This record gives sequence, structure tokens and C-alpha cells, in this order.
Amino acid sequence: MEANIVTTTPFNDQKPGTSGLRKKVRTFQQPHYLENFVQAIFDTQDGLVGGTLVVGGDGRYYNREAIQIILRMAAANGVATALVGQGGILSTPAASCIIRKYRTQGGIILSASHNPGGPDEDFGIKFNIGAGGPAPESVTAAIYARTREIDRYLTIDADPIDLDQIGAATLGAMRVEVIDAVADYAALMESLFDFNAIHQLFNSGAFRMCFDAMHAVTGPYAVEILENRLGAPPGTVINGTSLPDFGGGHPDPNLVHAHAIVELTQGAGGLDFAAASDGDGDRNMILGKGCFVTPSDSLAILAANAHLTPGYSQGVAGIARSMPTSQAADRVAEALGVDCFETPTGWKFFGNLLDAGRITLCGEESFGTGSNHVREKDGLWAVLFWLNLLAARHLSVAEILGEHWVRFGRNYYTRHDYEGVDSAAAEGLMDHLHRLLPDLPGYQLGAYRVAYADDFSYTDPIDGSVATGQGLRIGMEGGSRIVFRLSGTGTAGATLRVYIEQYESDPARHHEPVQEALGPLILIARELAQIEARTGRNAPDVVT
Ligand code: G16
Repeated sequence: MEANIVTTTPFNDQKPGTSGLRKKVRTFQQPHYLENFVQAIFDTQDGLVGGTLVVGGDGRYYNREAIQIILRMAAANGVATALVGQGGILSTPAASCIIRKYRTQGGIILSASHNPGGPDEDFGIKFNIGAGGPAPESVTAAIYARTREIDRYLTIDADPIDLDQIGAATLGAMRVEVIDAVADYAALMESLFDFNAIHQLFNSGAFRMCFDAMHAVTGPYAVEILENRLGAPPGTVINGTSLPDFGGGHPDPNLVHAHAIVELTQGAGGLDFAAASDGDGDRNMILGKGCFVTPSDSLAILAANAHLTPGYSQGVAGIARSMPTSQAADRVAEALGVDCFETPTGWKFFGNLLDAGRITLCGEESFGTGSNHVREKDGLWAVLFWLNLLAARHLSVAEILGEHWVRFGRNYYTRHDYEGVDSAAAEGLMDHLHRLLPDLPGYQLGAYRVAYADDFSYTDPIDGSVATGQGLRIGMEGGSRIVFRLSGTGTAGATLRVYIEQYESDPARHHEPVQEALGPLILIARELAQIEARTGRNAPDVVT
């Protein structure tokens, strides 16, 4: 079948952010908008010609339409085979699993992650390379450069593929295989964790948990793995039906947006364990009875206990965390005698370290935890890891947490988000801080003396690539830190993130309310950045 060559002109706003291109649905629905970006992928990724491409998304509004467009373009561009998740669904970690398992040349994942969905909300697209992970900056830069000069895209005329029917079809000269979205991923999880032990935990009758799928992509995965394979009681998974608008909610598993399950863990009758995942299934939030495990602590605890699970029984080769993530994992790495890498925000920066075998586990404060099993962060994986630990150690979440702090000390940690800030005001605030940086070292801020202040840059130890301008760090003597960054995943205005951390070695002081323990540093951050004067905000929108 002859490809149609469609004339187009560039859009000037197709630069991928922290994780792919995220815009309002209506932006993507403009004629040629999605097509230009997709063609830029095909024009720059030669391996896709004659190769296999994985396609799937988190099921949000416009997912199905976008998949049909991408499939027709893939056929026109000479892709030999497309593997598509049934119903157009693939969680981000499942897509990574499938790209790797079938040794494909890459995948296109449709998601705006934790951002809301619906006709007036967000949509997103990103390309993952053959190793299974998000495209590194060299690839996203090439795709972006191509979008700036694009003048045509290729497609074919063809009827839509039936995405709901598992099986093979042809589209032009391309073979399309609609595959079970869950099976490969579930098998991988079964190979990593002690499913018998977790099964017994559920069977004991003394353990009660809840998993909130937030009406997003994880529902079918969680029902299959937790309820069908591990024997958790039916109803353990709540909000398990994937909906295009996520039920009108904000599919972001944090203390604010997943508040309902926080409530379920409170009080004498609170659940022993609760967890949630996000729009595309790569984030996780972990709760125990009356307690919340910060993502930073979770990474550290998983690393310290990894040897108790079948998949990581050999221990960890190294750990990596994004720069704003607390330094709790660094202490575990030191105790284990392995490297701990500090990378910029964005999962793509872990890829080289994982591929080179330098790290086994990695994580981010933004509710992301993962390992070398795939090349994305993985929400359900983190939940299963915790369940495996609870089954192996016969301790509660709070006991594991408290014991960890006694052994390693506690890194008190919080993140304050100021959302939808005027972009110019946010840039002005960052410029102001930037100007302060050179004078801060040695300066006394309240009870803290500044040890260093810089704009974080990272040199990848594997390929030598350099990423600059990755967030402003103000480090105090003794290890406390304040970090300022602008989010790279929003679609309207700017989001200012302020990350605050303080180390406490004294077990007698491990159980203070977090916002109180960090109160003086929070105040210093607000004043230093002139947050209220510059943004008009006297309080953050989200505190985690
Ligand atoms: C994405 C990236 C993560 C990053 C997060 C936060 O997550 O994959 O690596 O930590 O954004 O980014 P920002 O602080 O720039 O908003 P997700 O879950 O949105 O894909």
C-alpha cells in the first residue's frame, strides 16, 4: 500500500519535558500536532524501519484515537510489527517490560502520568528506546530538532484496528499484534517476589490492605496480581476500573490526592497496609497503619532489605536517587559498601547506570521507585516489594520504618509545591536565587551554616553526557538541604517545587511531626526565595 505524504508545518512547542511531550488534549487534537511529533520520532529513529514497535497508553481520553493515528503512521513509515496492549492499554512499566522481553526497537507510550485526563485535561506522548527506558536527552533533543523543521508526514488510508480483540491483523504491510496487557508483566513480578509468602500473609487473616488504582491504568494489573494470583480478598483493589477521565480525579498517589486511603490506615481499626499508583502505573505511595513512608525512605528501606526477596537475593550492585530525593539511600549504600549516584530529576537519567550494571535500585522523591527489572519506575513492583518484606520480616510497616531510622538515622523530608504560578514570576524567583548562590557558602541562615550552594549539573559516568541547570541546591553543614526546582511535567503556568531535608541521628527525636521538625528550614526557604512577594502565594498547594 502506498504511503500518503501529508504536507505540514512545524509547531514551535514540541520540546519534551521531564518525561515526554505533555499538553492539553485540545493541543494534541489540532490538525497535524500529534502527527508531527510522531513523524519526528520515525525520522530520527532509524531502527524502527523493519523493526518492532510497542504502542500503548494509560487509557486516558484520546488514547484510542491517538493509537490508531500512530499505527497508520507506523505502517507508512515501514515498521514491520506493532505490539499493542489490549484496549490500547499498557502501564508504563508493562510497556518497558514488553519492549525488553520481545527485544523490540522501542515503544511509544501515551500518558500524561499523574496529570488529570478528559477533553479539557492533559495528554502526553513519549518514546522509549530498545533498552526499555525513556529516551535519553540526546534522543529527545534530536526528535525536538526534527519537529522544528518538519514539512511532511507519512500515513496510510486504512480502517481502524480492533484494539479490544487479542490477535493479529495487518495494516498496510505492517503486522499488528494486540496482546494481553497484563500477562507478561505479571509473570515478571512472579519471578522477582516470593508469591507464596505473600499468599500466606493474605491467608493469615491477620493482615488487611487496600490498593487504590485511582481509576487509572493499574486496576487490571492489581486485580490480576493481588486478588487473582496472590489471593487478596476481592475488593482489596479499589477504584480498579480504568476510566478515560480517571473518574474526574487527579491520579496522583500522594497524601493529598489519595487522601481516602490515608484515612483507611488511621485509628485503632486502620488497615495494616495501603498503597496507590498513578495514571500510568509507574508511581507508588506506601502507607502502614498510622504511618506514611516517604518515597525517599522507601528507596532506602528496599535497598537495605533487598536480599530478603528472591529477585534481589544477591543484594544490590549500587543505588541511584534523583538530586532532590533525600539522602537516606546514601546512608544505606555506605553501609552496604556500594555506590550511590545522584542524578537529575527524570527516570531517563537512570538508564545508563542500569544498563551498565552499576545500580540495581533507583528512586525519586516524586513517588517513583524501581530497579533493573525494567527501565521505568514501577508502582505495583514497589507494592509487591513491600508486601514481600512484610511477609519475610513479620513486622509492621511502622516497625520496619522505626527500626530503619534507629539503624541509619532519619532524614526528615518534605516537598512543598506551588502550582499554576505565573511563569514569569517563577522564572524571576529562580533568577533571584541564582544570583544569591555565589555568596551563600559560609553564610549563617538561622541555626544553619551554608556549606555549598550551586545549580546542580550532572555528568553521566557512562557516556560522559552533561546535563546542566537541574535545580538549585543549598546544602548546610550537617547534611540538611533546601532545593528549588521548576517542574518539567506541568502543562499550565509553572510549578515551583521546594524540597527540604534534615538529618536526625538521635532516635529520641525520630517521631516529631515532619512539618514541625522542618519548620525552621521551611521558613528559611520561603524567605530566601521571597516566595510570597514573588508569587503572591502564602502557602503551598500541595505538601508531601
Ligand atoms: C516524571 C518523571 C520522573 C520525575 C517526575 C517529576 O514522572 O518520569 O522521573 O521525577 O516526572 O517531574 P517534575 O518534578 O519535573 O514535575 P511521571 O510520573 O510524571 O512520568
